[in-house]
Amino acid sequence: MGKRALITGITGQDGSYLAEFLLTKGYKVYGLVRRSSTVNFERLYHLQDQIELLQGDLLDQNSLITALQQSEPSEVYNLAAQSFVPTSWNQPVLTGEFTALGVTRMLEAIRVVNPKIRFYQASSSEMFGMVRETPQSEKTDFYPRSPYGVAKLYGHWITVNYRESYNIFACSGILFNHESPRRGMEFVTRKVSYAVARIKMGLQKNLKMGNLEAERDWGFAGDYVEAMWMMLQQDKPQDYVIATGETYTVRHLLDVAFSHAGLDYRNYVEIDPALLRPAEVHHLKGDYSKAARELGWKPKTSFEELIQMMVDEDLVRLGGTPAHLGGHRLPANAVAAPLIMGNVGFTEASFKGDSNRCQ
Ligand code: NDP
Ligand code: GDR
Repeated sequence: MGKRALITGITGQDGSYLAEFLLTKGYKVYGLVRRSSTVNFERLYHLQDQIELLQGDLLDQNSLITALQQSEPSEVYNLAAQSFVPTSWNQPVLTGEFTALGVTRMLEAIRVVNPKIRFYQASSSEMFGMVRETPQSEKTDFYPRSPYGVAKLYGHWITVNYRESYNIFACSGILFNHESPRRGMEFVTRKVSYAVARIKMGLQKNLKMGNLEAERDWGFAGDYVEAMWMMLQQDKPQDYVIATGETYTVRHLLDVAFSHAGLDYRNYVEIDPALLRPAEVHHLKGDYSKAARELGWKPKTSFEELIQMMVDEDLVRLGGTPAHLGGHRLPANAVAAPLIMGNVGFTEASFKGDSNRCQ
């Protein structure tokens, strides 16, 4: 049997890039998807004939066991989580159920079904929170600042614990912020790139923002999923920081994104105190030297390239041209792309009622 992987969170940003990457490596790719009343496979439309989707939920232990029995993977990538930090203050208990206990449920499923499965846990730089040192490495102490960060820290340590207790090949990837044109709309990079595109095309007048002085180490999601795979190909399971080593303020992000469309952000951005967080992570900067040394990994996409790519793709999605061609709106009959990755392809009818499989 060739290599097989099960990805939880396959409908999310990273899930879609990881599925693409594993397909290029010859894997049979399975994805765990939870039931919803509307279909949300937008990021997977182009892969629909190449992957297999299984119904399951991190809240439901039995569905995870069944998914492992059906897919028989050699590798599991646990990307599913409630991943938006502000929501974790509104729904702290649910965030803990998905983002913390969900990891234990998946590890338990592996222990029961096949402890030889290699496991990747999507850990986060949010675990560093109120940073104890800069840059942050695998040796830096943790100090999470949100219910999300606390839940991720639990997920990290339970991964380490199953490695040490049961000898499971379990790795925790401590990934710093990574973005792409497929990023969810609520995260700051995509919120900005989409707003820039709308403002450029005359569809929006201003943009409400929170803390402009927060600093992040932003990379490209397409580069980061390769590191996830590399971790599971090593001889020994270990934890790795994945980052760019460069950090910028949200204000600089605004400058790069608006400038790319020939606009000055100061004419459009308003501060909305409601968007400030109860406790902020002010500064993140990752030290990825262990990953560089042991995995041979390094980031390939610069911050400017990333943000410009996101602005250009949002311009095109809205029916315009990329910024270097003016960002102008095209005539309606020239617009082929569906707006914001329309809801096409998979349908709920593709779920077999009597089975866990979605084909
Ligand atoms: P997204 O928010 O884009 O995707 C999250 C995924 O998790 C979605 O597919 C979602 O499914 C799924 N999911 C949520 N709850 C459940 C559940 N109960 N059962 C099954 N699936 C569920 O996140 P990203 O792709 O950006 O991130 C992937 C992972 O990496 C997350 O764990 C995130 O916390 C972590 N991470 C992300 C970083 C980043 O900068 N992107 C940095 C560090 C860590 P649905 O479509 O149904 O909502
Ligand atoms: P983050 O990402 O919380 O770092 O978590 P996000 O893009 O939401 O925020 C980054 C920084 O920007 C500041 N900010 C705003 N953020 C949002 N969303 N909207 C705004 O209007 C705004 N204005 C300023 C925030 O205060 C923050 O400092 C992401 C998620 O992907 C997590 O799942 C992941 O674990 C971490 O990155 C690493």
